[in-house]
Amino acid sequence: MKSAGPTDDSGVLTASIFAESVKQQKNDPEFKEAFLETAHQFFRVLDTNGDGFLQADEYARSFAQVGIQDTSVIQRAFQFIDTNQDGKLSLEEFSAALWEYMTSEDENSPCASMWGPLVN
Ligand SMILES: [Ca+2]
Ligand SMILES: [Ca+2]
Repeated sequence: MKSAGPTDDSGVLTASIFAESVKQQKNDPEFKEAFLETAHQFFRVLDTNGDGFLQADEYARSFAQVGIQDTSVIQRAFQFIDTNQDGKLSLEEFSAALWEYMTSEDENSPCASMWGPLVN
């Protein structure tokens, strides 16, 4: 497994900065399009083996980068996002969860714990 480099850090940072503007512009269709583009970039950063899906270990690395080591939290989030339960996250599943995470006002939503500390 490759160690986390500067590229990975900037991927997480991008999502963090982006989160604030998403909350302000989430009803703008053009903004949603821009969001999906950013989600795609973030996805590619995490997809270290380049197969077009996020495996559990690739997804777990995004948690490690924000300091979450609790594997039960990671597993729960992964299973929630993996809506077709094939054991990997597609771009569609990832984008939908990221959108929910960034726009949800509900702290009890399962998506709110996707990367909890990121936007607190
Ligand atoms: Ca992958
Ligand atoms: Ca899946």
